[in-house]
Amino acid sequence: MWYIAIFFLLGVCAKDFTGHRLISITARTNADLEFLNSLSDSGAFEELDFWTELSLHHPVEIRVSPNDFEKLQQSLYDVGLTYIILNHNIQDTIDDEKIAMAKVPKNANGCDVTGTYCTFAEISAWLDEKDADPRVQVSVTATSSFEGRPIFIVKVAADMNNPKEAVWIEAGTHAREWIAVSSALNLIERLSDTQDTFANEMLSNFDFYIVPVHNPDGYVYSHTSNRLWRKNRQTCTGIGSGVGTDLNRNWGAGFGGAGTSAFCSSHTYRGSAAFSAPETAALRDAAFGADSPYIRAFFSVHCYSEFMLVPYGYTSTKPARYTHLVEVADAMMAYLETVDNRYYLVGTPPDILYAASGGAYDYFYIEGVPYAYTYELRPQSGTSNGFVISPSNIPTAAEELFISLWAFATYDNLNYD
Ligand code: 0X9
Ligand code: ZN
Repeated sequence: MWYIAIFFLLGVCAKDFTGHRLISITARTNADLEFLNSLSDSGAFEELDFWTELSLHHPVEIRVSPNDFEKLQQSLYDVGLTYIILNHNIQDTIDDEKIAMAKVPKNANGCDVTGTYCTFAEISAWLDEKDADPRVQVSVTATSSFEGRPIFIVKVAADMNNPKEAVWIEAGTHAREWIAVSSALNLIERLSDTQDTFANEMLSNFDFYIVPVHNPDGYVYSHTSNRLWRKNRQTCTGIGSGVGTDLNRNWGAGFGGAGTSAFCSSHTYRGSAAFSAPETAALRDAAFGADSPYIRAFFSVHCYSEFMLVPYGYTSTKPARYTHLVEVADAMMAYLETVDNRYYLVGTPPDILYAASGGAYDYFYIEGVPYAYTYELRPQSGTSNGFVISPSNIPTAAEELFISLWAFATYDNLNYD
């Protein structure tokens, strides 16, 4: 009975999204786009939560509180923009997700990472057991999260004594993107299976360094207090009040530029300086430390929208190896598509979305990592409930991530430096 009590207690304490709508707007012109961009920091609204990045010709999804809804309707009407309501009550969807999670039985090892979204404590316990596997070595970054939690680095390698080039994978930078965290955990599970021929091929070429929960404080908060929390939980020293830095705006790659905010209340608050967030600095130091192995590739795993983003995100200038980067991403997506017939658009954010500065993958690329990408996993925008996606999607999302990474790791020509 105690777990039912906790379930209800958390439900009572957590932020309530009753009456919050998810609306979808499609910008057809640059003027539409600029108008939507201006809404975020306009101060006219209590809180507009952009669930997807701004994008020309693709639906942009925004969570709107009941208080803001009428005002937003009027603003859109004034500029002639139309919208669709995808969800009239996001709290219902959150409740459904909770029920779906509660139905997944615990297995012998505690939380079943293949079937549900596990809590941070459950993930820590799971990793503790994984560490006993000869292919797996779990360590933590030298410094912890803002609230003092460990940031796990899970090395999966065929031979710990014979280091290979590294592929780094980071997930969970954005707290609410639970399917990204789950996909990274399933990647660890799959790669560590010595009977898996795909995994064996991948590990014969690279060592994998997987950071499944880059933002542990935010992840915990998204489980206990606010399902839709995105940032870390750091005290904010910017304009106005609010908590948290958007870790994917805090890297030293065009820091402070387009697509970032100086306002503490913003979901894209960039922090006071590049690497002002302990989680960002910790991952940089781990990946680029004096005795860290050469990094061939970096993948940042997010959701949602079904995109594979190529550098740069912060500028519309194309990187030198742009054509090759797209060619490799196309090959990866061809395999991803075989899993569930999902077509991921490949391109740079300024081309297919909107520029955003201070992102992790731009930093890795600028630092000389030849291959750097950002996944935006399922669902696609315009159709469903975005971040609040049933745990029944975990196996498919995980397979899509895994098989596309296999396509990368076994790609014929990855020798561009
Ligand atoms: O905004 C982000 O940080 C990522 N999208 S998300 O919806 N998961 O938050 C995209 C990062 C890459 N995009 C850009 N640099 N524009
Ligand atoms: Zn994200």
